Amino acid sequence: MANKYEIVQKDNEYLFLRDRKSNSYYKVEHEYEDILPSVSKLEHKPFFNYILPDNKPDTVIFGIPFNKGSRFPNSTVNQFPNILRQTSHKLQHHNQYPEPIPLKLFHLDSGKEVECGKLMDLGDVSEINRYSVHESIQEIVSFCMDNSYPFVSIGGDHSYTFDVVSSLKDVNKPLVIWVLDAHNDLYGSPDKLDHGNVFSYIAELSFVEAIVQIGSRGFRTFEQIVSHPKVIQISRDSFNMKTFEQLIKRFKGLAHYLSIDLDCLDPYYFPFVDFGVPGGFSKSEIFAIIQTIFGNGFIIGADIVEGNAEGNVVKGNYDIPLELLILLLSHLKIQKEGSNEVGYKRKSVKP
Ligand SMILES: [Mn+2]
Repeated sequence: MANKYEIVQKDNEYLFLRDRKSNSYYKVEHEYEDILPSVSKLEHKPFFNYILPDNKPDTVIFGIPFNKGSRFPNSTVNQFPNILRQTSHKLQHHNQYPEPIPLKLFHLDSGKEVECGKLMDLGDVSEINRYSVHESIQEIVSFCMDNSYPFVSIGGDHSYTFDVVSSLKDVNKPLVIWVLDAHNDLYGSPDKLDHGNVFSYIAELSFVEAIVQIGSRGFRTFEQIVSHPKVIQISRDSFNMKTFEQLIKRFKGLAHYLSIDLDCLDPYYFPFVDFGVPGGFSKSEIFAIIQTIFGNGFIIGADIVEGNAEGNVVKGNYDIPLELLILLLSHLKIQKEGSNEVGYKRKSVKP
């Protein structure tokens, strides 16, 4: 029998291996601090309660639980990683030892099985100061790149996407950033990085070939309208799938990163953001756009940002962001299995 033990959580959340045959329990410790000092001890159960025993994940997930880059006073976006974890605990996975069982879910709507693979939830980036956050994110992203693990980071405000993307400098191909967002995030003080100007900082990174922003809408003053030669802006109203597919083909063969600001969704689907704008995309439109991006390029990693804590987990308020995460995990898994093109390599680093 391959799996002698089941990994279960009991007695105030301590982890136990349950010997299935004798129904006896062995207490175990589980954290990733030994691999990566930059993550804080996981205070809550990992995503889907998925405990990975062999450190060989299909996808790495980590949280960036900060709001220092938000222009919204007392923003609660720092709580979002754990809110999304709690939401995922509606779909608890009891893993086994020594051979882990990949996370597989059943989607009632479509009647389909969804394979999410083996997950490594590293926990959240720890914070000493803003500089240490940058270093920690760099360490985590480098860990993922060195091992060719795709990753999903859960924010946090949008400014931390800069720390993630700037850590991708050693990818051996130019990078294209796909952004779903109600705003263009290009306007603000050039001296202070925040969630409203993060893409003006990212555009200055030499290895970033292009930034494609999809979903901007609403009114701005003229001084708020900023353009940049690397940034392609597709407003919500001008978006159409045919032109989009042609645009994607232009960047075929490059490395890709996907950044999802939850305000890209219409507030009807997800109102729990600090700067909501009516007239956004529906859930199925966003899903179709993400599927199209995955169908045309190799995605190194992705983020989901800007969700705040004003909703209620039990009432299903965060089920759509969770579906988004599941969609990303399943596509990253499919990409890993099906890809005959090698997505990217880390440039060999000279000693
Ligand atoms: Mn944004």
